[in-house]
Amino acid sequence: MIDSGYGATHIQVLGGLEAVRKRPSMYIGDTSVRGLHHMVYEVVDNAIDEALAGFCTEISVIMHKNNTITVIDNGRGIPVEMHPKYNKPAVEIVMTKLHAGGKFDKNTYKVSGGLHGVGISVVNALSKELDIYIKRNDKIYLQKYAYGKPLCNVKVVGEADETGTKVTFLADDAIFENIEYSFDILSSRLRELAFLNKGLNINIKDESTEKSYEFCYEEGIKSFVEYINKNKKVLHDIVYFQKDKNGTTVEVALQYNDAYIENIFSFANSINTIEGGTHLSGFKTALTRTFNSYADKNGIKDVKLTSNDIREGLSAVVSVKLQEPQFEGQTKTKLGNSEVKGIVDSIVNNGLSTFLEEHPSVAKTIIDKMMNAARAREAARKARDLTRRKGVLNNSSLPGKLADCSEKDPGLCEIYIVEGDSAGGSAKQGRNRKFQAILPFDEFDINKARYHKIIIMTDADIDGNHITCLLLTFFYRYMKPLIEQGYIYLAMPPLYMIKSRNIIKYAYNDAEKDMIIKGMGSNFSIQRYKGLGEMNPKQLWDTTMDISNRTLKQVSVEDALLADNMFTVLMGSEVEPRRKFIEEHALEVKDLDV
Ligand code: 28G
Repeated sequence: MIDSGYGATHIQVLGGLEAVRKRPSMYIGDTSVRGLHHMVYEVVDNAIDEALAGFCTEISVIMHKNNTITVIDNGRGIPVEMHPKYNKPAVEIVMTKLHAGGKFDKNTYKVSGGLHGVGISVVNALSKELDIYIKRNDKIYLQKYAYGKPLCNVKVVGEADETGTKVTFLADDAIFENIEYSFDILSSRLRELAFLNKGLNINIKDESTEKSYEFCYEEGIKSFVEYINKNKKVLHDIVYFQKDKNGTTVEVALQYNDAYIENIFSFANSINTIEGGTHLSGFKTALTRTFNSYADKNGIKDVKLTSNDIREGLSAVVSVKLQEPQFEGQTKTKLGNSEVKGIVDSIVNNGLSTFLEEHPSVAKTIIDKMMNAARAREAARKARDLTRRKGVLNNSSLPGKLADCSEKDPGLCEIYIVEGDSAGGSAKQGRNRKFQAILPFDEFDINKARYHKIIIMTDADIDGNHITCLLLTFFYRYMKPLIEQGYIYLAMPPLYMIKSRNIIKYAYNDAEKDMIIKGMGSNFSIQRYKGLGEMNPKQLWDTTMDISNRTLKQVSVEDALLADNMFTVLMGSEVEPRRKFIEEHALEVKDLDV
C-alpha cells in the first residue's frame, strides 16, 4: 500500500466514551479474564493494522510487574496533526472517540463491530491510566489519560530518529474482576497472530518472571500446520497456496498425518472463527469434491469417499482476509459473508487438484488412507445393521445405558467398558449376566450434552496435572465439540490458606501468597494445600465452587491441542520426541510430589 499522504481530515468521528464505561461488556465482551485480555488484543490489533498497511515490522508486548501493559510498534506513529473541524490532534480523536476510523477503512483489514476492532478508545475508556508516546516528525510526543479523559495536551518530550507508537495502560480494577494477565493466554494469541501475519515480528515479555518469546514465521500458516502436526507422523510435505479473488485473500495450508483426528483451524481477518462459517464450508466442500474427482479420474472407484473419510488425519489452517467481514453466531466467531464460500471453494479446488496432479505418489498415499477410513466406516455400518436386525439393541433413546449384573458382591462383579453400539450389543448378549455388567459408550452427539459446563477439578500437583492432561486429550480426540463449544473448564482451587488470628485468606499462586503475607505482617500461619481433600466442604465451596467468587479457566482448542501433543509425545510410537522431552524437562523437576 502507498502512503496516501494522510491528512487529519480523513477521520470520521462517532460517539463519546461514557457509554463504554457504563456498559463495558457491550464493547469488550465481558469483564472477566477474557475481557481483560481483549484489552491487550485490541491495542495489538491497531498495530497489526499498521503492519497490514505495510508500515510496521515489529510489535512488542510487555507485561509489567504492576499489571500495566505496554504495546510498542514501529509503524508511522498515530498522526498528531490538528483536525480542523474538532481543533484537536488526530491522536486525541483516535483515543477518545468511539470507533474513530478513516474514510478509507475499506482499504485496510479492519474488522467492523463485534468484540474486535472496537478501537483503542475502548481500552482508553476502561483504563485507570494510559500513556501514549508517538515517534513522528523526528519528535517524541506524549499524551496522558485517565479513565479515557486527557490529562494534558499532546506535548513534545524529546527527539526521535525513528517512528512508531507506544501505549502503556493500567486496566481499571473497578471494571474488571481481576487485572492480572496470563503470560500463557497472551503468548498463545500472539503466536497465532504471528502465524497469521507472516514475517511480522511479535515479542512478549513478562517482567515478573523474565519469561519471553519472540515469534516470527516467515512461512506463516505453513509453520502453523507444522506446529499442529509437531510429533505426529506426517504423510507428505505441507500443501500451501494463497490467492486473491475479488479483493478477498485466501490462504490455505494442509497436511495429513497417520492419525484419525481432524484439526482444521479457520480464521477471518486473523480472528479465530471457532464457529466456522462460509470460508470453512467452502474449504470442506472443495476438499470432498477434489479428492472424489481425483479418485474417479484415476480409476479408484471401489468406495465413495464421504467428507468424514476425507478429513481423517487432516491438519489444516484456512485464513481469509476480506474487506467487510460479517461475524455471526453466539460468540460472533462465525463468518457470514456468503460470497466467500464460492471464492474459497474455487481457490482450494484449483490449488489442490494441481497439487494432486503434480504429486501422484502423495495423492495415492492420501487416498489409500481415505479408502481405509471408508472401509472401516462401511464395516461398522454393516455390523450395526446386523445387530439392529437381530433386535439386540432395543433402539431406545438411551443405547449407552448400563446393562447391570445381578450379583451384588463387588468382589465378584466385573464391568466392561465397550466402544460402540455393535460391540456393546454383542457383549450384552454374550456376557454372563450374573456377574458381568456392560457399559457401552456410543458415538458422541453434542446436542445430547446434558451439561454445558464440564469442570475438571484436580489436585494442584503433578498427578492432578496428569489427570487433566489425560482428560483433555480424551475430550479433544473423542468429544471435540465440547471443547469447541467452550463447555470444558478447569476449576482453580487455591494453593495456600493463610490465617492471621480469625482472618482466613486464600492464595491461588505464589505471588498472591507473598502479597497476603506482606499485608499480614509476622503474625500468621500458612497451610499449603496438597490436595482438594484437605479442604472441608465449606472451604471448597468458598474458594473453588461458589460462582460469585470462583475462577474457572475455560479450555480453548489450543489448550487441548497442547495436552494432545504432550500425550502424543509421552505415549506415541515415536521414541525420539519422548527422549528429547525427558532430556529437556528433567532439570525442571524439583518439587516432585511423591
Ligand atoms: C502501540 C500500540 C498500538 C498505530 C497508526 C498509524 C496511523 C494511524 C495508527 O492513523 C487514522 C485511520 C485509517 C488512515 C496512518 C499514520 C496514516 C499515516 C497512520 C497503534 C488514518 C490513524 N500515518 N499506528 N493510526 N487512520 N499503531 N499501535 O495504535 O485511515 S494506530
